[in-house]
Amino acid sequence: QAIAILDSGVGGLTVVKEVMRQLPREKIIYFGDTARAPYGPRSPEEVQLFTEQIVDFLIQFAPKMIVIACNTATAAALDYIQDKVAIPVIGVIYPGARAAISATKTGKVGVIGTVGTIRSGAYTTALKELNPAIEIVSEACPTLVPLVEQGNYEMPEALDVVSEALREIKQYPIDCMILGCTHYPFLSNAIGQVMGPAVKLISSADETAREISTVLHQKGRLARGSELPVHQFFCSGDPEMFRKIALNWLGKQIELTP
Ligand code: DGN
Repeated sequence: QAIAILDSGVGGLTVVKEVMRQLPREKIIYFGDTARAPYGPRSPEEVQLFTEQIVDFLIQFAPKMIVIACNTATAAALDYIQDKVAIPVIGVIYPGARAAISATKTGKVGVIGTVGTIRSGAYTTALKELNPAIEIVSEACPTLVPLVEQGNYEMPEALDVVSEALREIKQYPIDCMILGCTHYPFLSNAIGQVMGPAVKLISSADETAREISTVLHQKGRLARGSELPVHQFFCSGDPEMFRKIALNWLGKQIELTP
């Protein structure tokens, strides 16, 4: 049985890469809703509906768990989907929040994400629940996801876009910053360059892969086979762009059904 992973587009591939690295025996079924990305500017109701549609599609493959590898969709729909399906469903917000709490020394944490994620206040809620004394500065960065979806994250211009997007948050004395959108690890070099070495970047993708491992371990559902799994990818938009980004990011060809 596979782990089903979904995102509004290619962002969830950052979680896929970590799952492949940390849990190489696990089979992955991925859905990227590239035709309807970005989700960031959409209403929570619409994001919830899209997430539900994707879950209905993925559930046909009888996965052993579902990972909402999109912060915007996690903020809008995690509770709803958890109530709806009988298998474990995890999002990307709590894993990132937990990692930030253990990483910060000063108690001042930055969060960047889409408009939907930041507006939902989901990171503030999660961080405050874990440690009420934490100070949080957050900033929506709507220009970053299109840069990644269009495959332009390695262009020299990407640094200018990132630098402009982080102009405000850079003014604050934070010691770690959550990349609260699964697309942002594609830009972590540029983000690191702009924020400087004193700010530790927390990728919700890495933390989520760890959380997947914990959940499967607890349920006794970690894959045991000795054969390497064949992963399956689906996207709703341009398959060529998806294939190109997946090859570049994962370093291998994928089996993609448009
Ligand atoms: N990758 C998604 C996230 O983590 O929020 C959002 C991308 C988008 O559709 N704006």
